[in-house]
Amino acid sequence: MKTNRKEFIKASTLLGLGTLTLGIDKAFSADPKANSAALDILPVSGKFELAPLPYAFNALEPFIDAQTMEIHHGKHHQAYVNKLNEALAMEPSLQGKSLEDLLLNLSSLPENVRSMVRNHGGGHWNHSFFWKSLKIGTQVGPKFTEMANKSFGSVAQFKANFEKLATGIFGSGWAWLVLQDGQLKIMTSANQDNPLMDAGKDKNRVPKIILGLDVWEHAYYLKHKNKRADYVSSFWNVVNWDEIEALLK
Ligand code: MN3
Repeated sequence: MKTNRKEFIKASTLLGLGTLTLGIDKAFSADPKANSAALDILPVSGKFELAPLPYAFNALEPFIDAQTMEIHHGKHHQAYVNKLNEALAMEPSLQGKSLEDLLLNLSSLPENVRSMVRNHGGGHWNHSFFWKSLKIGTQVGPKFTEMANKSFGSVAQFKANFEKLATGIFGSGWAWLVLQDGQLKIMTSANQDNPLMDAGKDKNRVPKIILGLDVWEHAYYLKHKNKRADYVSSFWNVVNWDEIEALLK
């Protein structure tokens, strides 16, 4: 269970070192969208914006409470957007780049803004994706079932593996389901990192993110207190399986 995380970190580190010799323009001109992830976000008039939640704050009750959603979206997500914009205002060369471009080529960004883009750009992307992944009442679809059988043995085994990894993340982070090399894989990341970061160097292996779960305490503490495992196991009630089917097609 630690292997995925270690491999991800190791891969990120290696890719990061590899990008040090590339200039920003060269990195960006390498068509980072050739193997695009599921979501790209463009600035509007030079600034990233917080999109409204695509449903009401109470739409995920009783599994995720309205107050948590309101604070999580309106305060936490808004803060990531604001701080990402502060970082980009310091670095005109990055104006107009899509968020996905920035994350795929993270190690090529100017050092003075790199960690801010990593933390707050990551936060913006991760939450924007997360909101779209949530809906009550959808059912596991045929494409996902077929791929989960192939990659994990069964849908139930996928869920068990995902829960174990998500619950075991030390501190704040995310658990991810990605499609890479024709296989579904579970990855974890610390803080607001995600599997797109520095993945632009190997365009044929850019992971397509299929599902993400925020395991920061702010995502569950009001309802579940310190019991992250309860939050993780109840997550399946709000996974938007229709979205997953669409992403796999
Ligand atoms: Mn969060």
